[in-house]
Amino acid sequence: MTDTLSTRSPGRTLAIDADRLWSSLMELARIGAYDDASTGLVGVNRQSLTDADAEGRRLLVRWMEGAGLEVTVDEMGTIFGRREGSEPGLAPVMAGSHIDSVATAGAFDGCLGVLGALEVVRSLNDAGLTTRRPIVIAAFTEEEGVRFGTDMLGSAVAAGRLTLEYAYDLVDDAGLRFGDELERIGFKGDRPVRLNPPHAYVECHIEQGPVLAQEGHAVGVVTGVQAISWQKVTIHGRAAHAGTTPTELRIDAGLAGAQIVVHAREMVDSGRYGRLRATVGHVATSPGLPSVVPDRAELTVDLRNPDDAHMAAAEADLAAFLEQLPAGQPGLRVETKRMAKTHQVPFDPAIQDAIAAAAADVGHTTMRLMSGAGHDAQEIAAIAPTAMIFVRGQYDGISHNPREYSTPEDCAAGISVLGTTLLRLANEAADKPADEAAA
Ligand code: HGY
Ligand code: MN
Ligand code: MN
Repeated sequence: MTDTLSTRSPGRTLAIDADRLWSSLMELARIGAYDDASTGLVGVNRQSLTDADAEGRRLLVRWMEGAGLEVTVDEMGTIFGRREGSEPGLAPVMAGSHIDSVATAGAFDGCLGVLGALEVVRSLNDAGLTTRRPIVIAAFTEEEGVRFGTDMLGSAVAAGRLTLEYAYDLVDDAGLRFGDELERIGFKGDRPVRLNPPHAYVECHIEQGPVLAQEGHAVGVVTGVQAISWQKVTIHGRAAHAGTTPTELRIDAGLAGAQIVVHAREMVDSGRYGRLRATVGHVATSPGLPSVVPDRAELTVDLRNPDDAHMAAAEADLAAFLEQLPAGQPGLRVETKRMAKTHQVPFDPAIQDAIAAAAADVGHTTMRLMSGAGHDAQEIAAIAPTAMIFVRGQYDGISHNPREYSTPEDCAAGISVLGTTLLRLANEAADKPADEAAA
């Protein structure tokens, strides 16, 4: 659906400083920068709780303080910057995202939402505007989940879906524990992690897909997030000589791993599970030697589906396939471990409309679309009216790749929509239970 007319009476709009936004994005992207061999580009590797992440966090705190925000850090390391309103007792309007990245990132994933919210605050300061409600910026910890294995971790604990203890005990591939790493980088805060529901939460994020570019919109209004399922599969076989061991005597964990990869794609191609997407992002065999039949294989299986019933059916299919694998190779053992699981999450229609109206009032057509990626907004949606703004990506919206790119103009478009939306929401009168809780 294309929103071309403002669905609400035009109210104030907020002008933002596009150059300042862009230079903040480029400055943060220099932290964790690396030369990416496969693209020849400079990528970003700022995985959560690494030294690079810590450096990015410290820069963000300095910037927040420089913008006059009261900075707090919660027990999960999520960083909050609060701009006071004229009625401090009202529930705040919140905006944010994440600044941790995958290992092969670009400059925009998550960062646009955090630095865009900072740009809104800076622009409110420039305009000398005070909103009724406080405005709070949030940079959630471990949104990507690629280091400790569960995505949207900080926001899921803040919203109460996951516990602090679960998060603290997660370990990375080197066996380093989340809670210890948080302490090590100096971001284990004392702000209680359970978030009081904000009046509303709005997140601006790059689309990370091709739809807005195909449809000709710089900005999109996100209707919700599809379901996500992450599992780790470990296959135990038997190491044996590659030359002397007849096929019928082999217990080949590598073969079983490859069969899983092919089956995941066959599930997608079958059409039985609607718009299923399946990705085996991590495949490792051991001992990994040319003359030894692998005795162990480790895989991650990432399933995505906009429909919960199709997701459940796909997970059941995968479980049944794993169950029958040993029949083909007696002695094979298969273990699975749940890493992440979230259902399809719809966003609040009224917040969607507020975004669409703001976009129309600042001169941008929009369309409504579902998010293919997971976002912190899907967690905050459990406790507050929430929606997202998408910004068009170039090169088919490629992301989780250093080629990830949105133009300065499109980033500014998304953040000017964010600014106008936040300005209006932050001037809404007290009318929701969140205000009682905030008092
Ligand atoms: O995995 C995702 O969809 C997001 O990038 N965390
Ligand atoms: Mn993201
Ligand atoms: Mn991401």
